[in-house]
Amino acid sequence: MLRPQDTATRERRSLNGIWQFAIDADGVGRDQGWWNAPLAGAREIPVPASYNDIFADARVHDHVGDVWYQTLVRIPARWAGQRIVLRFDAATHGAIVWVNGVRVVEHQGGYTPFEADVTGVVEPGAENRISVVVNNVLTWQTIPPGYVNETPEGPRQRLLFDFYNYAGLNRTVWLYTTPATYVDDITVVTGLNGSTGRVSYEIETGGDADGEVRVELRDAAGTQVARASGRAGELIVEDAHRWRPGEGYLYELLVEVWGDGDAPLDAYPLPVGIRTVAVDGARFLVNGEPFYFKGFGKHEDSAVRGRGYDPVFMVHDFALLRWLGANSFRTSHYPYAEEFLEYADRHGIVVIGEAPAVGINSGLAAGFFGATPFTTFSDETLNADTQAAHAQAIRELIARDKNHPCVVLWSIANEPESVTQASRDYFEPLAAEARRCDPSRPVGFVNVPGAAPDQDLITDLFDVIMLNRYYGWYVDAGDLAAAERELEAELRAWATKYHRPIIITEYGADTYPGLHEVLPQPWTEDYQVELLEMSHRVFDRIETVVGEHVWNFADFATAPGIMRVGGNSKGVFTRERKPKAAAHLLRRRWHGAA
Ligand code: BDP
Repeated sequence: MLRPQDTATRERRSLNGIWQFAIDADGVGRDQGWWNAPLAGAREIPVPASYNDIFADARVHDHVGDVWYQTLVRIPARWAGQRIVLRFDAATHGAIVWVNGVRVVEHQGGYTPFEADVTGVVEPGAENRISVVVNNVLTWQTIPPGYVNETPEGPRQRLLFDFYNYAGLNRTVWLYTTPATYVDDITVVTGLNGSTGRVSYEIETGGDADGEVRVELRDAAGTQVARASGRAGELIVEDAHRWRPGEGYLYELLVEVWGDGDAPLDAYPLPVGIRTVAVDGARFLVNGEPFYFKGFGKHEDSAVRGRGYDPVFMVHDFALLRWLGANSFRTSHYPYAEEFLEYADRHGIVVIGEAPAVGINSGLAAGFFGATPFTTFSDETLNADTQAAHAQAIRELIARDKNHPCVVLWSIANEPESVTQASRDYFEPLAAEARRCDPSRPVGFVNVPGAAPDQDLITDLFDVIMLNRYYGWYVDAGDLAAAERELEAELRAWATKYHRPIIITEYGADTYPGLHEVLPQPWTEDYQVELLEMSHRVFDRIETVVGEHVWNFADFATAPGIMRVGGNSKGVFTRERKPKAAAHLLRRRWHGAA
């Protein structure tokens, strides 16, 4: 799915800014047709942002159900005759959109884009009303799953994961034009043969004319290095300048559709990084060279804006990653705004792209989140419809991110149940679906603490082993000697059973900033440092460990609970991005490491 761009033939307009907003406390807006008129009693709200923390109002913060967004937009008269598309980079978790009273699109899934061709519905030169109902409810059949309890005080959303359920229009809303005949999608896969690069491409066009497709590859200086025509083909680049970790060198693939005229009907430039990824035995290879992941599991999370996209925090976080010597991160636990991937492409940061599938685990839910005990996979809980929604989430993730060189690995779920035959039945087709959508990248899932190699039943379906392990925290809290022995024993068991790369996708400790003790006590900064040091000693002794992602980059908001003080405090930075002592430890290790 192509991102809106200004090109020689296209124009885009961000609709970010102040919109009208109303809570649908009684759930009547869909029946009463709230899209037909200005929203009654609306307040003003910034877009993009999660709505939860904006108003200091519990009725908004804790609302379960529909909220409504509305804006008026004047469309330039010169857009008449163009194809006009309305696009939401995300609406969390489900949305229906009306334009001038006409329903134009519906989407479920809070972290991937969707769009509608609104050419026949909008009036160029005039004001047009856009109304959106956004629903934040998670059920057994959504990804991520959840469930709602009806209580005397109203509906209560129960979460099966450890982050606040921020909702709303969290990312940019666009109107953009294309010509009537247009480039609809591009798929690029790159290869290397010695110093020769290979760019295979496939183009889909839309509209009625059978235009001729021409492609041209330019290097970063703008010099043409290859060209071809046709909807699919391969471009050869002698002495290719590789995209590699630490150097985000990008070519540009200019795709054009031509008719009979002397100018292209449509033109769309796509950044392309020439690189390869592969798993070879227990090594993870980028451009044929072993790669060691240093970095974090993150969240899209900051004060007030919640999960709203914010370029200030984004660029600052990347600057802090660089300051630390980190080379990678995982988009735990959902696809992030595409701006993150574009930035990572340009700067050579490696990304593990994760589907929004978290909470697929009754053991964890009942034990940790206080859920009423349930069977993970059953007709009443996660069933075939959930699996279909999960497959759709994987397809949408890969459709959006397939062309980003920074993405080297897909994670199709975080900490699901993986020790039952039912979990195998659930995941086998999903792993296959991810491979069908993208044969060019390895596929994995993130294994939950406790699902040891002698219990797990699904790891053989995947290419890498990703482990979240909390020895020294949820296990052996305060006893780092026992933690070191047990962590090492488990990693050796994995390395003995599978000759596969192991990436530690989570390890860490909740840490209250400013708390110190002479003897390392949980929650102190000193303990976080010692737990990380202990973990690193173990990782360095196990040859097949090819990566370490600390949980978490920064403190983040969660639902209230007795396990959490003002949210999850496992950040190496506070939520405001002040370093804890562990940041300095990581900085020494990651800048020093080969
Ligand atoms: C893991 C989850 C992560 C949690 C973390 C924790 O993957 O989302 O925030 O543990 O407990 O279970 O801090």
